[in-house]
Amino acid sequence: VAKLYFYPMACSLASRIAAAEAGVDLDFRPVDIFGERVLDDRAGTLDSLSTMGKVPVLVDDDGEVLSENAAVLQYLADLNPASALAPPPSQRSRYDLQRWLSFVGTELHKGFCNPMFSKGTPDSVKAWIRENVDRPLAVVAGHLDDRRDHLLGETFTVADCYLIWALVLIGFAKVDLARWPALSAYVERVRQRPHVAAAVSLEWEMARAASAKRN
Ligand SMILES: N[C@@H](CCC(=O)N[C@@H](CS)C(=O)NCC(=O)O)C(=O)O
Repeated sequence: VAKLYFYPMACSLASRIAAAEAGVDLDFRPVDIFGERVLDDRAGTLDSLSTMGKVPVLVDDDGEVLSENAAVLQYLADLNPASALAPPPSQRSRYDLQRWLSFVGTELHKGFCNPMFSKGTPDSVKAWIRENVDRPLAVVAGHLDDRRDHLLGETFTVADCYLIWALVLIGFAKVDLARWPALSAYVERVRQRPHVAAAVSLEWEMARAASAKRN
């Protein structure tokens, strides 16, 4: 079984959702990204495992390492093509999937979630980030509108695994998603998926326990 290094409620939550939706068994290993960053088997640190030292990191049975959400999510989807979590590589819609993985990764994850939840971000920068998140959110809302249940239409894909994580965090940061009814309806709909609900509630509990331990 491949190992997936994660931190509760971090972006690696998208991989937990994807694995569950794909029916792929993974061995989830927590890494304290705010602490010692030591791997649980003491075989090194997150930084020795992957160049950027960030979760998610997937380590295959044969020791191959894969990092970066967009890559890990597509890898998990392709382990079970029947799950339809990613269109086949030969199809045009595979590029739509990559478009949305890239959009979430840059405009929402790096553009908002990461700096907003990083300790060192100055308040003036946070205010600027907050003002600027409306634009990508309006793009997603306009795309979903009332015509699409998911980013690629009828089918739930790994791009939705990544988007729902970002939207949950954006909600935690008290951005009012209700200004875009299509977005709040999407969050409600996707969070009702049993695998999404289970993954979010599991990691939320873990995050609470980790933060209680820190303080
Ligand atoms: N470009 C990376 C970013 C991953 C990332 O930002 N992970 C965060 C958690 S959401 C992390 O591990 N942060 C710890 C650190 O920066 O040391 C990807 O898409 O996988």
